[in-house]
Amino acid sequence: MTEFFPEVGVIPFVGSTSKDELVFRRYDRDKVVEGRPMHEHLRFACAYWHTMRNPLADPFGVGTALMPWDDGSDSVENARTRVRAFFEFMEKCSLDHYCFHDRDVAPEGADIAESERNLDSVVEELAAQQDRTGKKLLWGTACLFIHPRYMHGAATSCLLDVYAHAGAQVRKAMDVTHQLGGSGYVFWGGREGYTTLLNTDMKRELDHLARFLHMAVEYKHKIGFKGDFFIEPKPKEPTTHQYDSDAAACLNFLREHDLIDHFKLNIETNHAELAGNTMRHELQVASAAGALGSIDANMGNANLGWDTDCFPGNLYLATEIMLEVLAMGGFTTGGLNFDAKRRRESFEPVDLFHAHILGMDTFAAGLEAASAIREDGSFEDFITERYASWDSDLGRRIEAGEVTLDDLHAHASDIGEPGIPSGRQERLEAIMNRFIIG
Ligand code: XLS
Ligand code: NI
Ligand code: NI
Repeated sequence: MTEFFPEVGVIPFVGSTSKDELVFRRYDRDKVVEGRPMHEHLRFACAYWHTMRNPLADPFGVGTALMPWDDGSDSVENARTRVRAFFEFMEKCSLDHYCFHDRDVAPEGADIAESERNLDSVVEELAAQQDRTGKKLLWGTACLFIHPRYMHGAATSCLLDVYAHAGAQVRKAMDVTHQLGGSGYVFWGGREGYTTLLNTDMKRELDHLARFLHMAVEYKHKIGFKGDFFIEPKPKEPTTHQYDSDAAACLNFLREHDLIDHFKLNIETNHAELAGNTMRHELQVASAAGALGSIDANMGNANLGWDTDCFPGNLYLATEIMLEVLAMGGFTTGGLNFDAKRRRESFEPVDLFHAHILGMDTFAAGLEAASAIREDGSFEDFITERYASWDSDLGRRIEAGEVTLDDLHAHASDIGEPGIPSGRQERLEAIMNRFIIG
C-alpha cells in the first residue's frame, strides 16, 4: 500500500473541530443523511486524465507535476504501472469510482489493431485493480480531440474517413467500459463544433453527429451494455462554438434527432459558467427534462474566461448542486466526478490529496447544508406561497389546458389591477447564508 505515495496514509475522518491536515473534516462516508450514507449520495469519482496524466502545463510553460511513479515513456508497461498508482491513490483517498478516456489509460498504437491491443492490456490491469479494491468505473469515454486527425472534428468531421476512425474508437471504448462494469458512458464533443462558418456546413455536421449517436445506441444494445449514455455540454474551447453548447441546446438536439430517450446529461460546473449560465440553472434545465445524469464537479475562476477546471472549494456552489441532486431523488448511475486539476504551482504528489480532500469535504458540507435547507422548508414554503394563485380553480384549469384567451379576458376585466408581492431575494439570500455559515 505504500509503494507510490509513501508519504501519505489512508485519509481518516476526524471531524470538523480538528486542525489536522490530510484528514476529512466533513466527509464521513457512512454518516446517514436523508436515509442514505454520504458515499451513496455523493458517488465521488476520480478523473484519470487529470490525476494521472495532467502534467500541469499551461500555454506559456511546460508541465510541473512530479510523478515519481511514471517513467515518462509511452510504453504499455508504464501505462499499467500508472494504473496501480491510481488505485493506491483512490484507496488512500476513499474515492469509490473513477472515469477515464481510452487514451488516458493506454497509448495509441500505429494502427487500430495495435491501439486496441494496448488498451486491452491496460484494461486487464484496471479489472485486476477493481477486483482487488472494490473500486468501480463510473464512466468511460473515447478521446476524440487530442490526435491531429480530429482537427476538423470527429463525428462532425468534413472527412468520412476521420468519422470512421472516431466510430472505431467509440466502439472499442464502449466495449471496455462494458467489460469493466461501467455505469455510464460519456460523449464530450471536444472537436464537435467549428472555428469558422466560412468553411462549415453546420446542418450536415449535426446530421452526421446524430447518425453517429444512433449507431452508438444500436451498438450499446448489440453488446448488452446497460449503463447510461451521457452528453456533456460545453459552449466553447477548444472550438469557437461547440455544438453541445449548454443543457438546453443538447436537449433540443436530442429531441430533434429522436435520441432523447437514450441520453442523459453530464453537467460540468465550469462549462455552465462558460455558457453564461449558473450551474444551478443547467442542473434544473436537465432535471426538468428528466435528463440529469451525472456531474463533473469542478469550478471556474471568475477572472479567467476559460476552462480552468479548478477543484471545487465553494460551499455555496456545492450546496446549490446538492439541493438539485437531492431534489431529483439522488444519482442513479451518475456521480460527482472531479474533472479538476491542481494549479500549476501545486505540483507535488501530496497536492493531489489536498485537492481531492478539498472537493470531498466541500461536497459533504454541501450535502449536509442542502439536507438542512430541505428539512427547514423555508425556500419550499416561500415558492409554494409565491405560486399559490395557481392553486385556484382557474389556475388548475389553465394548467390543464382548458382555458382560452376569452376566459383570461373575462377574468382580468373582473378583478381589476392585481396586488403584487415582493420577490424578497435579499431575504432569501440571507436565509441561504444561515445554512452555509452554520
Ligand atoms: C473537457 C471535458 C472532458 C470531459 C470528458 O472540457 O470536461 O474532460 O469531461 O471528455
Ligand atoms: Ni468534463
Ligand atoms: Ni471541462
